[in-house]
Amino acid sequence: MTSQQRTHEVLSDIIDSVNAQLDKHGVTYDEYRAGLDWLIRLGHAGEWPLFADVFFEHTVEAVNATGPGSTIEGPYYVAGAPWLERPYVLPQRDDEAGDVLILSGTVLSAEGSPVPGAVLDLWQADADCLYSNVHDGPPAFNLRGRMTADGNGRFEVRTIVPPSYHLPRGGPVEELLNAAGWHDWRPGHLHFMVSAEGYESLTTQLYFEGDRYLESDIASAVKPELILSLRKHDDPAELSERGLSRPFYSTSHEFRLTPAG
Ligand code: MBD
Ligand code: FE
Repeated sequence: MTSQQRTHEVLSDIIDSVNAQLDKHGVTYDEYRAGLDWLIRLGHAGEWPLFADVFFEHTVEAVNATGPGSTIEGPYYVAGAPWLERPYVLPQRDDEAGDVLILSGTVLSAEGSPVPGAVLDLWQADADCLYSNVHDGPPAFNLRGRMTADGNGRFEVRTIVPPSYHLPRGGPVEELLNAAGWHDWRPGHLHFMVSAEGYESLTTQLYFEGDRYLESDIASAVKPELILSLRKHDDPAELSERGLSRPFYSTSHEFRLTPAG
């Protein structure tokens, strides 16, 4: 199939689907014009990536997933995050809000053998739901970093537990959600891009048990294998061993990479 045929087929179906819904719901001229006006404002506000990733990326991701354990990238990945040095601590402010999280894990191949030297690119929002290098507030590359797994495919990184996350407020996407009576929440999450020579790179997110939005993620991006349980550590000896002055949480995860093909 040529790319023109492909474009013709996909675009015809999308246009037909939209027309069928306009017909089915008897959409008025006022509604049509309000919708167009909203689309124009969506573009002016730069929120097309947010809108598309919240409502449609999950389908593209499902169509293209090569195995379990992946989910959507979302709108806020930024290339070029700082390379971290061991022991890995995600860049953060001295008074970064949130509970301390120690995440450990392994990068494995599909057959379960470790992938030494795999690269993990990790990014997350701060406790105010702001992403550095995207939203005003956090310093450059706050809560973003790259690290490598060791010779056994293992890694450990210290960061903060991400609380439940709401989408950016005050723009056209929020306006749409309000107009429809929908909430603007996602469960708290850590974003990852995991890569290694000879493997497909894996884009995914990790979530935490007990978050109230696991079942109602506005971006439809939660999968059961990505929900981790947190263990609380408050033994004073363990805290001082870690140089921490408050309780922390720990969890671990195995990332599985599929061979490049
Ligand atoms: C996010 O932080 C996000 O991860 C997704 C998928 C959509 C909007 C904001
Ligand atoms: Fe996110």
